[in-house]
Amino acid sequence: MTVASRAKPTARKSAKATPPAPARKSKPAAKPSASLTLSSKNYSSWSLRGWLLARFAGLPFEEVMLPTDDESARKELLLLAPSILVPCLRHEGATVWNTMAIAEYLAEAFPKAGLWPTDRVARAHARAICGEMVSGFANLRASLPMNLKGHFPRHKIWAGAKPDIERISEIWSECLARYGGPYLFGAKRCAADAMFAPVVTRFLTYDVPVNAACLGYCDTISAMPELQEWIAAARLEPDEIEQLDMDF
Ligand SMILES: N[C@@H](CCC(=O)N[C@@H](CS)C(=O)NCC(=O)O)C(=O)O
Repeated sequence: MTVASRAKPTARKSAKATPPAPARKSKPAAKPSASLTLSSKNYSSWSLRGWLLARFAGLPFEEVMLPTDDESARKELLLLAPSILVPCLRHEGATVWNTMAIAEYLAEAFPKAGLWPTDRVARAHARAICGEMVSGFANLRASLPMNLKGHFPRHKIWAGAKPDIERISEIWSECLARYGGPYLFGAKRCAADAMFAPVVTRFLTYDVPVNAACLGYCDTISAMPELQEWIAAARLEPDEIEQLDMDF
Protein backbone atom coordinates (compact mmCIF):
# COMPACT_ATOMS: atom_id res chain seq x y z
CA MET A 1 0.00 0.00 0.00
CA THR A 2 1.31 3.35 -0.97
CA VAL A 3 1.36 6.24 1.40
CA ALA A 4 -1.19 8.02 -0.74
CA SER A 5 -3.70 5.17 -0.75
CA ARG A 6 -3.40 4.79 3.03
CA ALA A 7 -3.86 8.47 3.60
CA LYS A 8 -7.12 8.80 1.64
CA PRO A 9 -9.45 6.58 3.72
CA THR A 10 -8.04 7.95 6.97
CA ALA A 11 -8.90 11.42 5.80
CA ARG A 12 -12.44 10.35 4.85
CA LYS A 13 -12.91 8.58 8.15
CA SER A 14 -11.90 11.53 10.15
CA ALA A 15 -14.20 13.66 8.04
CA LYS A 16 -17.11 11.30 8.78
CA ALA A 17 -16.40 11.08 12.50
CA THR A 18 -16.09 14.81 12.94
CA PRO A 19 -19.48 16.52 13.25
CA PRO A 20 -19.79 19.63 11.13
CA ALA A 21 -18.47 22.65 12.94
CA PRO A 22 -21.30 24.79 14.36
CA ALA A 23 -21.84 27.95 12.40
CA ARG A 24 -19.76 30.67 14.03
CA LYS A 25 -21.61 33.72 15.16
CA SER A 26 -20.06 36.62 13.33
CA LYS A 27 -18.58 39.00 15.87
CA PRO A 28 -19.19 42.70 15.31
CA ALA A 29 -16.00 44.30 13.98
CA ALA A 30 -13.92 45.65 16.88
CA LYS A 31 -14.05 49.42 17.15
CA PRO A 32 -10.61 50.90 16.54
CA SER A 33 -8.98 52.11 19.73
CA ALA A 34 -7.75 55.25 18.01
CA SER A 35 -9.42 58.27 16.50
CA LEU A 36 -8.18 61.08 14.32
CA THR A 37 -9.99 64.41 14.16
CA LEU A 38 -9.90 65.74 10.63
CA SER A 39 -11.28 68.67 8.72
CA SER A 40 -12.20 68.87 5.03
CA LYS A 41 -10.57 66.21 2.91
CA ASN A 42 -10.57 68.56 -0.05
CA TYR A 43 -8.98 71.59 1.60
CA SER A 44 -7.22 70.55 4.80
CA SER A 45 -3.60 69.76 4.06
CA TRP A 46 -2.81 69.21 7.74
CA SER A 47 -5.59 66.64 7.98
CA LEU A 48 -4.12 64.83 5.00
CA ARG A 49 -0.67 64.79 6.61
CA GLY A 50 -1.97 63.36 9.91
CA TRP A 51 -4.11 60.80 8.12
CA LEU A 52 -1.24 59.59 5.91
CA LEU A 53 1.02 59.30 8.94
CA ALA A 54 -1.55 57.13 10.75
CA ARG A 55 -2.02 54.98 7.65
CA PHE A 56 1.74 54.62 7.11
CA ALA A 57 2.00 53.51 10.75
CA GLY A 58 -0.63 50.81 10.12
CA LEU A 59 -2.83 52.11 12.91
CA PRO A 60 -6.55 51.30 12.61
CA PHE A 61 -8.42 54.46 13.54
CA GLU A 62 -11.80 56.06 13.42
CA GLU A 63 -12.11 59.34 11.52
CA VAL A 64 -13.84 62.14 13.39
CA MET A 65 -14.77 64.66 10.74
CA LEU A 66 -15.03 68.26 11.77
CA PRO A 67 -17.96 69.75 9.88
CA THR A 68 -16.95 72.87 8.00
CA ASP A 69 -20.46 74.31 7.83
CA ASP A 70 -22.17 73.78 11.22
CA GLU A 71 -20.65 76.26 13.69
CA SER A 72 -21.89 74.66 16.95
CA ALA A 73 -20.93 71.13 15.96
CA ARG A 74 -17.60 72.51 14.85
CA LYS A 75 -16.93 74.12 18.23
CA GLU A 76 -17.86 70.92 20.02
CA LEU A 77 -15.59 68.78 17.88
CA LEU A 78 -12.74 71.23 18.09
CA LEU A 79 -12.67 70.53 21.83
CA LEU A 80 -11.24 67.15 20.87
CA ALA A 81 -8.11 68.94 19.75
CA PRO A 82 -6.66 70.96 22.62
CA SER A 83 -4.91 73.44 20.34
CA ILE A 84 -8.14 73.89 18.38
CA LEU A 85 -6.33 72.61 15.37
CA VAL A 86 -6.70 69.49 13.36
CA PRO A 87 -5.43 66.85 12.97
CA CYS A 88 -5.61 65.45 16.49
CA LEU A 89 -4.85 61.81 17.27
CA ARG A 90 -6.26 60.01 20.29
CA HIS A 91 -4.75 56.61 20.99
CA GLU A 92 -4.60 54.57 24.20
CA GLY A 93 -4.77 57.54 26.55
CA ALA A 94 -2.57 59.81 24.44
CA THR A 95 -3.96 62.95 22.81
CA VAL A 96 -1.56 64.31 20.20
CA TRP A 97 -1.98 67.33 17.96
CA ASN A 98 0.46 68.98 15.55
CA THR A 99 1.58 66.75 12.70
CA MET A 100 5.22 66.67 13.79
CA ALA A 101 4.20 65.45 17.25
CA ILE A 102 1.86 62.91 15.64
CA ALA A 103 4.74 61.65 13.47
CA GLU A 104 7.00 61.28 16.51
CA TYR A 105 4.28 59.58 18.55
CA LEU A 106 3.44 57.08 15.81
CA ALA A 107 7.12 56.36 15.14
CA GLU A 108 7.55 55.54 18.83
CA ALA A 109 4.34 53.50 19.12
CA PHE A 110 4.88 51.60 15.85
CA PRO A 111 8.66 51.28 15.46
CA LYS A 112 8.38 48.59 12.78
CA ALA A 113 6.43 50.91 10.46
CA GLY A 114 9.63 52.79 9.58
CA LEU A 115 8.15 56.26 9.81
CA TRP A 116 11.68 57.62 10.08
CA PRO A 117 14.71 56.36 8.13
CA THR A 118 16.80 53.84 10.07
CA ASP A 119 20.09 55.60 9.39
CA ARG A 120 20.79 58.28 12.03
CA VAL A 121 22.04 60.88 9.57
CA ALA A 122 19.15 60.31 7.13
CA ARG A 123 16.73 60.40 10.07
CA ALA A 124 18.08 63.77 11.17
CA HIS A 125 17.72 65.01 7.59
CA ALA A 126 14.11 63.76 7.42
CA ARG A 127 13.22 65.46 10.69
CA ALA A 128 14.86 68.69 9.53
CA ILE A 129 12.85 68.89 6.30
CA CYS A 130 9.63 67.93 8.10
CA GLY A 131 10.26 70.69 10.64
CA GLU A 132 10.88 73.10 7.77
CA MET A 133 7.55 72.07 6.22
CA VAL A 134 5.60 72.44 9.47
CA SER A 135 7.03 75.84 10.35
CA GLY A 136 7.62 77.38 6.93
CA PHE A 137 6.37 77.96 3.41
CA ALA A 138 3.65 80.38 4.51
CA ASN A 139 3.56 82.10 1.11
CA LEU A 140 3.07 78.84 -0.72
CA ARG A 141 0.23 77.93 1.63
CA ALA A 142 -1.44 81.30 1.27
CA SER A 143 -1.22 81.55 -2.50
CA LEU A 144 -1.72 77.91 -3.49
CA PRO A 145 -4.26 76.44 -1.06
CA MET A 146 -4.86 72.71 -1.26
CA ASN A 147 -7.92 71.99 -3.37
CA LEU A 148 -8.04 68.42 -4.56
CA LYS A 149 -11.22 68.87 -6.57
CA GLY A 150 -9.87 71.84 -8.47
CA HIS A 151 -7.45 72.23 -11.35
CA PHE A 152 -6.28 75.76 -12.08
CA PRO A 153 -3.59 75.56 -14.78
CA ARG A 154 -3.65 79.29 -15.53
CA HIS A 155 -3.27 80.30 -11.91
CA LYS A 156 -0.76 83.14 -11.65
CA ILE A 157 1.81 82.20 -9.05
CA TRP A 158 2.45 85.11 -6.74
CA ALA A 159 6.11 86.20 -6.73
CA GLY A 160 6.22 85.74 -2.95
CA ALA A 161 5.52 82.01 -3.32
CA LYS A 162 8.33 81.43 -5.83
CA PRO A 163 11.16 81.16 -3.27
CA ASP A 164 9.06 78.57 -1.39
CA ILE A 165 8.57 76.55 -4.57
CA GLU A 166 12.30 76.79 -5.35
CA ARG A 167 13.24 75.68 -1.85
CA ILE A 168 10.85 72.72 -1.95
CA SER A 169 12.23 71.68 -5.36
CA GLU A 170 15.73 71.91 -3.88
CA ILE A 171 14.75 69.77 -0.87
CA TRP A 172 13.16 67.10 -3.03
CA SER A 173 15.92 67.08 -5.67
CA GLU A 174 18.60 66.72 -2.99
CA CYS A 175 16.77 63.87 -1.24
CA LEU A 176 16.03 62.01 -4.48
CA ALA A 177 19.66 62.30 -5.60
CA ARG A 178 21.11 61.36 -2.23
CA TYR A 179 18.81 58.45 -1.30
CA GLY A 180 17.96 57.22 -4.80
CA GLY A 181 14.14 57.68 -4.75
CA PRO A 182 11.45 57.02 -5.62
CA TYR A 183 10.47 58.34 -2.17
CA LEU A 184 12.36 61.14 -0.46
CA PHE A 185 14.42 58.76 1.67
CA GLY A 186 14.75 55.89 -0.77
CA ALA A 187 12.71 52.83 -1.54
CA LYS A 188 10.37 53.14 1.42
CA ARG A 189 8.02 55.99 2.11
CA CYS A 190 8.40 57.70 5.45
CA ALA A 191 6.99 60.59 7.48
CA ALA A 192 8.64 63.10 5.15
CA ASP A 193 6.55 61.84 2.24
CA ALA A 194 3.38 62.35 4.29
CA MET A 195 4.50 65.89 5.15
CA PHE A 196 5.14 66.84 1.53
CA ALA A 197 2.19 64.99 -0.05
CA PRO A 198 -0.09 68.07 0.10
CA VAL A 199 2.63 70.07 -1.67
CA VAL A 200 2.59 67.47 -4.45
CA THR A 201 -1.17 67.88 -4.80
CA ARG A 202 -0.80 71.70 -4.87
CA PHE A 203 1.82 71.48 -7.61
CA LEU A 204 -0.59 69.35 -9.63
CA THR A 205 -3.65 71.50 -8.90
CA TYR A 206 -1.88 74.66 -10.08
CA ASP A 207 0.43 73.06 -12.69
CA VAL A 208 3.52 74.38 -10.93
CA PRO A 209 6.53 73.77 -13.23
CA VAL A 210 9.20 71.60 -11.59
CA ASN A 211 12.26 69.68 -12.79
CA ALA A 212 12.05 66.09 -14.08
CA ALA A 213 13.17 64.53 -10.79
CA CYS A 214 10.49 66.43 -8.85
CA LEU A 215 7.89 65.57 -11.47
CA GLY A 216 8.78 61.89 -11.02
CA TYR A 217 8.38 62.31 -7.27
CA CYS A 218 4.94 63.91 -7.80
CA ASP A 219 3.95 60.85 -9.86
CA THR A 220 5.18 58.47 -7.14
CA ILE A 221 3.22 60.24 -4.42
CA SER A 222 0.10 60.61 -6.56
CA ALA A 223 0.12 56.86 -7.22
CA MET A 224 0.14 55.92 -3.52
CA PRO A 225 -3.09 53.96 -2.84
CA GLU A 226 -3.64 55.88 0.39
CA LEU A 227 -3.53 59.22 -1.39
CA GLN A 228 -5.86 57.89 -4.10
CA GLU A 229 -8.27 56.81 -1.36
CA TRP A 230 -8.15 60.23 0.29
CA ILE A 231 -8.68 62.06 -3.01
CA ALA A 232 -11.67 59.83 -3.85
CA ALA A 233 -13.23 60.74 -0.49
CA ALA A 234 -12.46 64.44 -1.04
CA ARG A 235 -14.31 64.33 -4.36
CA LEU A 236 -17.41 63.11 -2.54
CA GLU A 237 -17.40 65.98 -0.07
CA PRO A 238 -20.43 68.14 -0.68
CA ASP A 239 -19.32 71.30 1.03
CA GLU A 240 -17.32 73.95 -0.74
CA ILE A 241 -15.38 76.80 0.78
CA GLU A 242 -15.89 79.59 -1.72
CA GLN A 243 -12.86 81.68 -0.77
CA LEU A 244 -10.62 78.72 -1.49
CA ASP A 245 -12.16 77.89 -4.87
CA MET A 246 -10.08 79.98 -7.16
CA ASP A 247 -10.42 80.08 -10.88
CA PHE A 248 -8.09 82.30 -12.85
N1 LIG B 1 1.16 73.06 12.23
C1 LIG B 1 -0.13 72.48 12.61
C2 LIG B 1 -1.20 73.12 11.75
C3 LIG B 1 -2.58 72.61 11.93
C4 LIG B 1 -3.62 73.52 11.30
O1 LIG B 1 -3.34 74.69 10.98
N2 LIG B 1 -4.84 73.03 11.18
C5 LIG B 1 -5.96 73.79 10.65
C6 LIG B 1 -6.73 73.01 9.61
S1 LIG B 1 -5.83 72.58 8.22
C7 LIG B 1 -6.98 74.06 11.74
O2 LIG B 1 -7.24 73.19 12.55
N3 LIG B 1 -7.59 75.24 11.78
C8 LIG B 1 -8.61 75.55 12.74
C9 LIG B 1 -9.98 75.23 12.27
O3 LIG B 1 -10.12 74.45 11.30
O4 LIG B 1 -10.91 75.70 12.89
C10 LIG B 1 -0.01 70.97 12.49
O5 LIG B 1 1.07 70.52 12.17
O6 LIG B 1 -0.93 70.22 12.80
